[in-house]
Amino acid sequence: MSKNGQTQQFDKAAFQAAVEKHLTTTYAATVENATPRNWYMAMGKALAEISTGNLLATEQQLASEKARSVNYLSLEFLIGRLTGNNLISMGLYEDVAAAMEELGQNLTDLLEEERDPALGNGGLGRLAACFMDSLAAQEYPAVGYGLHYEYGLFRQSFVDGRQVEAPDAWRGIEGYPWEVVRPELTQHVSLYGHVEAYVDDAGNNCRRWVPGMTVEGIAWDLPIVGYGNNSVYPLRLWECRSSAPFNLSRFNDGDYVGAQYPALEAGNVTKVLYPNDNHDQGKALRLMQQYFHCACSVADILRRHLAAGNKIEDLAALETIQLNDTHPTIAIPELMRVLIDDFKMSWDQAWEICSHTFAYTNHTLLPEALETWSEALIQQMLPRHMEIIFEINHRFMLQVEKTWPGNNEVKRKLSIIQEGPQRMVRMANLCVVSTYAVNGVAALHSELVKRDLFPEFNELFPGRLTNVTNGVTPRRWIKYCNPGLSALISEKVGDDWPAHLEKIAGLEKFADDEAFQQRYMAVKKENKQRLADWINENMGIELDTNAIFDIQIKRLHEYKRQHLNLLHILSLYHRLLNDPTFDMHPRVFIFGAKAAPGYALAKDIIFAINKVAEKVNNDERLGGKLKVVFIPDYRVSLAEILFPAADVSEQISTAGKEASGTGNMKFAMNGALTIGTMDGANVEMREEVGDDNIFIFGLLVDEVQKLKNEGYDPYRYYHADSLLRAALELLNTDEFTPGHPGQLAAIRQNLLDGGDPYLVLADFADYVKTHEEIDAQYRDQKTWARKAILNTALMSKFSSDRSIRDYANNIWKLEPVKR
Ligand code: H53
Repeated sequence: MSKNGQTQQFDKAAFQAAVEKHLTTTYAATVENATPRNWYMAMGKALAEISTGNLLATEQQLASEKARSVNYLSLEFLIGRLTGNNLISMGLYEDVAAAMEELGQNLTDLLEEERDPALGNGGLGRLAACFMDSLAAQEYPAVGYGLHYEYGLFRQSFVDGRQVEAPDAWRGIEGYPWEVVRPELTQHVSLYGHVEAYVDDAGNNCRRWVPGMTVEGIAWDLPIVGYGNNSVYPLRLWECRSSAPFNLSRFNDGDYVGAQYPALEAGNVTKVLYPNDNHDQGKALRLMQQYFHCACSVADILRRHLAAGNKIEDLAALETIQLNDTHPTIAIPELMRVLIDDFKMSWDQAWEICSHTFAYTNHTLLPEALETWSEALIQQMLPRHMEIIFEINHRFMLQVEKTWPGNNEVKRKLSIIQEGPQRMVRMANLCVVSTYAVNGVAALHSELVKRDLFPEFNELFPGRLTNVTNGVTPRRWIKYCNPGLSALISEKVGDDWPAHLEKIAGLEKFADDEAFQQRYMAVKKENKQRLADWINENMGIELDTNAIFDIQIKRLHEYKRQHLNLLHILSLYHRLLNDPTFDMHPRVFIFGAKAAPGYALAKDIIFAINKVAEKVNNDERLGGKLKVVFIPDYRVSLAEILFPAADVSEQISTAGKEASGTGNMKFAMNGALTIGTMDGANVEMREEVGDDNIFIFGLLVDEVQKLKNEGYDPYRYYHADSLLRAALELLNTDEFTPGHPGQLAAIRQNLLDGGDPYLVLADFADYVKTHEEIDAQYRDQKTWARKAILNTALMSKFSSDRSIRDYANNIWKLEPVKR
């Protein structure tokens, strides 16, 4: 590896020629009239030539070495912009900046032309993107499998404070420069129809699926470029198109089949990403997306395996398939079907392979997020798969009977089929029964999976349930997004920390060094200024960078408790106006969050924060002490400006509800201090940085459960706490919605008469008190700087490189393959 992590010679003249060639031949522009977007596209294409070459070479090497690899199946990959990050991974950032400068173009400006590929909703999709980055950086052979949505997560704007959604055509008209279509990898996917019995040539009784229709899966590859090496792995995204109509004419002669078709156009299948995070909606088209994704991916895994000259019997030895949540669960019966119906294996042979190939990551305990599909729907769309699921369950129930003879209660609980007026298939149960490993995503979460969600499974399959704590890639989330901090770190610990985050611990010894503290805080100030400039330019709000920047950015969900943050803001507003003795350091509260379009209360919370912001930001009486900013259309590229600019990170979910969180890690790496509950990965972050360097508040998991069991009464807190009462009552007036009293009352209503399901009121007082502590400590800048430095220094555990090594060593049994 040469300078800047560069792994191969950069031929500037050839690169410039390639850019100009794409400018003219691909985008029909001339050097004279090209727009910045033309230049960005042409540059992207020229760079993709390099990465595609390496992708093919990596593919070939792995096939010829018969390397064991992981297949990461996820319905979401929230990759964010690729160009800047790939330049860093290729070690070409400076060279390309210089080459483009000679062509009269500024690289930083060109990078702003890229739209975010928003092929995910939130934490789960972003985690998949960080994991791909870490697999490539450490050269663990991998393929990511996802969907090529035509429209990513909706774009959000605010109209009179209310969220409005617009479609996100992320590829634009010209297509995305980094993607390459692979027509030779096209798959055919069947749907609907029926199952028939037949006797094969050897006289065996067999069953086969007679599909009602077929669609085509087109593969698009995005390059996942390994940092500082020459490995490039594919993120393979499937696009659904309609097949030639031969199936229709072949199976359509009896009207009984035709009658089963819903009005379906194949193109609809991958049209749009479902915009729900942590919520199961149960729509038929979503099931179709899931099956389409799994059928294409399983077929491609088998194709690669066989094309490399391997035997089908050796599948589990050479391939492992990681299911990112239950969304790709249908891959399990799909592989069973292919092995039994197409490869003519016995059930036992097929099961032996399947149950040693799949592993499953659980990302949530929230009941509304645990997927179930109606048996009737699966039966109609995937009749052979429903048969296979029944058979898996039947054999599993025999096993349960052996362990707990005559215990119908435990059978009802563990069964893959949930009885009731509408029988449902529990996808998580199917996963636990059919995989060789099940992991939660943070230590606390994994304990709760064992203790509360799957205690009997844990007894039945000892050792199957484990933990892999989440992580984030330090390339994007420090090096790329925070160049000032990166330079400072490199100066102190050397420049190989992005690939070896353990090295960052070397900063610890500078935590008390005053000169270093000042430089560290100067970087923070610059990052705050960069954010303030963005906000001023895009929203017309002026901010003082001496204020505390207090940021909560994540999906909007009651359990994440943006409304607790809001109540705190209202309490400050109330005190500033009513208590002459009250003093506070100026504070800017910044939010970024999308609400699922059908989630009414979440949208009400957005509206309320926007309305409070309007009032507060223009209220002279507050003397500039309080500002509130809700940044519209929060996305990865904005996150890259927000994380480095934070002083305070809000991680305030009800204990037991946030499986891990990953934004919490990004904030802390970039030197924000966390105010958080004992939830998700906050618990492990506290272990790493120590109690003095994090602000923990609120009820613990067991206290939450105890309070609920005793019968939680929000009014108790309301009557006991006058500040809380004042904050809540503000929501009932027209203080923030002049002339329209009650427009914000739904939140108050939910917290009081709605029972406050996430215990906002119970945690309010401690939250306010902890914020007072933050206010006091911020005034002592040296102590604050020390704590911030220690947060950066002590976050190495939360590199996704470590997460991936945990998966590779403890679950996948995977070795790196160097190029
Ligand atoms: O997954 C993140 C966690 C986070 C959790 C999130 C998540 C989704 O974004 C969507 C569905 C789901 O079941 C879980 O809420 O706590 O950090 C990655 O593991």
